[in-house]
Amino acid sequence: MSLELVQFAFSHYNEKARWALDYKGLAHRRRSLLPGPHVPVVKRLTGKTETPVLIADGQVIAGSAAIIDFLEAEHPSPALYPALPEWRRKALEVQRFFDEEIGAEARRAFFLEFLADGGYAARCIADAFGGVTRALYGLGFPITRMIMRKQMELRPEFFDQACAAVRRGLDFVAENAGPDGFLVGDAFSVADLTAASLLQLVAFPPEAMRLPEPRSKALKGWLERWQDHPGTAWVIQTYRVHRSPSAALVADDS
Ligand SMILES: N[C@@H](CCC(=O)N[C@@H](CS)C(=O)NCC(=O)O)C(=O)O
Repeated sequence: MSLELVQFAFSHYNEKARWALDYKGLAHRRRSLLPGPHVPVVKRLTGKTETPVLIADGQVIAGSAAIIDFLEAEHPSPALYPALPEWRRKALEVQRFFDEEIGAEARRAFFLEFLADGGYAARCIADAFGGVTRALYGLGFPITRMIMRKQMELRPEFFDQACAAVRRGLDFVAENAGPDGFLVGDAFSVADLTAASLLQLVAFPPEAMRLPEPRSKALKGWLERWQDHPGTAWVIQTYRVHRSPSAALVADDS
């Protein structure tokens, strides 16, 4: 089966889809897009603009949960859905909770701080691209940043509520992880994958993505905000133990 992931390299929902493909060891291509220029490409595929999108033998599957559902049906092993119906129901409920209640708010809180340093933000977002693309993207980034602020409703008055959602997510994993660190049942599942990938913004574990150095003051301040929460330790540990190596058919691993 030919698999192509149309994605943003710098994005937690996209990381969720990447991790699922890598966990199942499925060789795939990644077509990395930049926020802004992605609009016509993704619109042509799905009629919307959100990534990730998976193209499997010509079939277009949009959204991280639908992608995991598709992969689980086509390539059931290793499983991300628990076999026991009760655990499966719970794991999917945890996925829904993080997808719908935590992911977008966590992104909003993160970008509200991170975009303060536009130069560094543009470098991170375009890091996987060649020097010329990076330079051009950096030049146009003030306009892209304005669009991002509008699209994600990055208004300072939302910062506290967005941080409260991050805290809710971190509290959830700290309180619900069992003795082996699993959120549901006795094995790694879609629940752990979803929670860790959508909360990775609080720590940027090295297995998730490599950030350009030196880091901006804005990014350091954001990471310091979360570093002592026990949920952050869970995210880092889950990545260390369970993040599979990339199965992408590209050299840059973006
Ligand atoms: N519920 C969706 C959320 C996807 C999402 O929010 N994608 C963002 C990147 S993190 C995106 O592509 N934003 C650009 C846009 O909507 O134009 C999923 O699980 O895949």
